[in-house]
Amino acid sequence: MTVAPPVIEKLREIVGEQRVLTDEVSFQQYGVDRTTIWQPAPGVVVLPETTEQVQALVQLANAEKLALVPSGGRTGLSGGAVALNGEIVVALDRMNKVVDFNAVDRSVTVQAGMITQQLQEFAEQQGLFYPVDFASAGSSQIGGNIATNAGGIKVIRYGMTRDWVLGLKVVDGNGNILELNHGLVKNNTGLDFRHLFIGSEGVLGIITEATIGLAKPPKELCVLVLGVVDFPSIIEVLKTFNDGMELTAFEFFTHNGMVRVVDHSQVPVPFESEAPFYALLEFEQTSEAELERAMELFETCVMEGWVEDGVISQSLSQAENLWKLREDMSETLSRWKPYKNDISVNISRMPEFLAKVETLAAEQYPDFEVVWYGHIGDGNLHLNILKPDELSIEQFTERCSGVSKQIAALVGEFRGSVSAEHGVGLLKKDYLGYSRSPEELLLMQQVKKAFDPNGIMNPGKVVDAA
Ligand code: 2HG
Ligand code: ZN
Repeated sequence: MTVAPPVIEKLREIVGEQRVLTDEVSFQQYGVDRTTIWQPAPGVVVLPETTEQVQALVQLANAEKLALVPSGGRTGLSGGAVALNGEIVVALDRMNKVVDFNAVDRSVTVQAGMITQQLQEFAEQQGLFYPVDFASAGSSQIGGNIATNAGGIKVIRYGMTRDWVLGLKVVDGNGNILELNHGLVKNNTGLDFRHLFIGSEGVLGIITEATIGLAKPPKELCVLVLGVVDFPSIIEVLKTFNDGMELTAFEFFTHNGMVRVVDHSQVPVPFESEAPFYALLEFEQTSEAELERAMELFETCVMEGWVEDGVISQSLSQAENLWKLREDMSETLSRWKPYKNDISVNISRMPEFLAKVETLAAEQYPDFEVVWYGHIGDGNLHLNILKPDELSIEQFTERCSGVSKQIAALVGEFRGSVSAEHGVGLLKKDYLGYSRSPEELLLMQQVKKAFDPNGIMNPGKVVDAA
């Protein structure tokens, strides 16, 4: 579907000649996220620089009944930023400035297109810390993080993106500019629309600015990688360390994933002996006492027979290399175009749930290689099924989505989430009913209708308009 020339002309008037892209290379670049299932087919890409320009774009889309797809760093894994039907892609890349910093409030207001890592670096320059972190921090944008309520590797200690958003400026689907919560810590004045926009995946409007709370930086961080004998033991190790000390991260990955990362990222194996599973723990070392405590807990885990071997970082570079074993997993595996599951259950139900998913995966994917990893400390599991070279992406997706339905049904039985942190987008839309009730889904549609009566905002994603 192409966008009519008079509309292209109006778009040029709004954002400027240079900021309207109509070539195929731009469509491929801006019209898709990190999913590999869909072929992007936007009608045009625009790169606004101000909230007022975004507002004018939304007004034009309403007048012309054209759909908009907001596009951040395009690092999503659920198809939330994929443009399939001639939509206007609104890429926030040029809205990447710091608007304001307040040392007393310990907050920074940034435009939505700011790269996560730049925000982290800005906080560091102020002697502060932005704690939400994940492997794609070098390309993801803060607006996209908010629109998907990004999680990552420090959730166990610092929470999700939602916990750091003090205020938002958005353009809703009606074309109104809304300033939500004004950076306030306390504000009990009725419904908090800020929280509706966090995790809304662009279906209510476009986030253009965010006020973000910053923390005090942690002291020296120590990383521990343990070789764990089986799934149930990972949970025992988690419980032992969680009860015994304050952790900043608790992640896990399987051996078949680890060897691929070692090869891809040229990092050393953590230790010579081989284990089926590895747990990666991180803690803040304010004194020798934490180190001693960690060693005691490690010994308990060995004595109990849960852990076979382990290593503790002795330097920053060793800590970084150990982190790479986990953080480089997604990028390493992308070569196998994996089918991804991003599921969660209550941590207390994790052992029982893991046993069932493991059996299901073994029964349903006997011929596929499955790599397990994730934020086990948050009850969040990433299951990556690697595509065999001989299958086409269509054949592979078809086989995996059948099994995914069974996994989603299992998640539903455990009252878990079919999308713990990657969002719903296109990929999980059909499974939403396993985590949310029909009443909730209807309310979601009605909320969508209130903010986006003409259904122009990221249509087809998450939930359809009522
Ligand atoms: C991670 O935890 C990311 O590394 C990506 O959420 C997970 O690629 C995945 O499945
Ligand atoms: Zn993750």
